Amino acid sequence: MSVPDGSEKELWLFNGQLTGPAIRVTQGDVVEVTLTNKNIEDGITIHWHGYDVPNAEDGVPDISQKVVAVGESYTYRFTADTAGTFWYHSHNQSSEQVGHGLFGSFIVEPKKQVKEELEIVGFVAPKYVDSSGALLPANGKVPKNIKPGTNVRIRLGNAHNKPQKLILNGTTFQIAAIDGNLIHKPTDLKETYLQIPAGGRMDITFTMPNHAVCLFDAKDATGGWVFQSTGENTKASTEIPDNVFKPEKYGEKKATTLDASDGFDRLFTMVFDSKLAFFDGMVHHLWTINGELYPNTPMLMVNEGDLVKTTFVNRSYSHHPMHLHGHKMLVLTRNGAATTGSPWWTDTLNVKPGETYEVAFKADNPGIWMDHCHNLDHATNGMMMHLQYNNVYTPFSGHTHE
Ligand SMILES: [Cu+2]
Repeated sequence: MSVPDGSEKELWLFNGQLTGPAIRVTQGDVVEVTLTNKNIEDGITIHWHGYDVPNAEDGVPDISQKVVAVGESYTYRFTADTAGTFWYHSHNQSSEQVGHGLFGSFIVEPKKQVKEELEIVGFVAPKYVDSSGALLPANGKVPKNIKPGTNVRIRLGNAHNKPQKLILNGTTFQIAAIDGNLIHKPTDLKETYLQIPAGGRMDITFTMPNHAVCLFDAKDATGGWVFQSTGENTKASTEIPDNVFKPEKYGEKKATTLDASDGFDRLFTMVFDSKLAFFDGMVHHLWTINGELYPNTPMLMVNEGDLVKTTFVNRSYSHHPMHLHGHKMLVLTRNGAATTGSPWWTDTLNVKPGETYEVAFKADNPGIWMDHCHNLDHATNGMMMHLQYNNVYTPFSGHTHE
């Protein structure tokens, strides 16, 4: 199949599509998806990234199910009670399988649409599909022309292993949501680039002006997507602005459902380092959590109802986009400073080299959940761990794949 850079590559796909079939439902719907494995030799699963499904639907091999082998089928079923921008991807040998194209968009529309919008959904391509920052449309098409005055929403995800620098030029814009979570009172941004973590999503909204607007990845010399307003071909600047979007200072403060006034029930610290070591018969850079590789990484044990605070400390020289399954994390501090903007809820938090974050979450979804780096190469080499509720066991025990 041909990929954005024009070359032919072997891709691994859901229903033969890149990206996989767009799954779009309305809040309150029951989602039922049957996965059939035709020819993915090592087996496959579906993980609903960012969606707090019941543990049995989480799609993690040997924790919540067995892998779906060639010729087998498995049905996922859950209620879509939260609106937002999510995605789904295989969670077996993720680095290979997501990297070759086994992913797609999962959009839950709110019950009441607040205003009419033209919606565009896209992903930064995963590593084996295209490593040059190409944007893949997730619902078939990207409009070339948009009428001035149109409200536009771009739901953008990052299927790559590294954080992506994305630029929207030609208009002021807002970030309406991060990882599917609404920003409270977002304000206008311009000449600001976005850094979307591997696995993360942002909803960008703007009103179409009467000239061209373009969205592109800083690595993509072709300039990504260009939207024309009046039928004439005009150019939007492909300059890369200096300012980075800072979620910790964006939007307005608001009370959250997470009340820490009585303190936390559990405190965990996760320190990331790197070391050179043998893994799979070769010397690799290995990324450790508290000095260990999976399965010796710490297990976060909680009781249902616990309020948990986790501190991430990155002493290594790589980015680590930390992804917690089944729960949303509220960012409390970044590098020691409290967040001052809208509550910043995330499921995939990019921790840069040298950075420290404190996040909090409520243990309100019993199960055994992965907590891992979404640079899937790092996860493959052991940068993963589990959040486990006391008295919860898995019937699928065995070696856990990422
Ligand atoms: Cu990592």
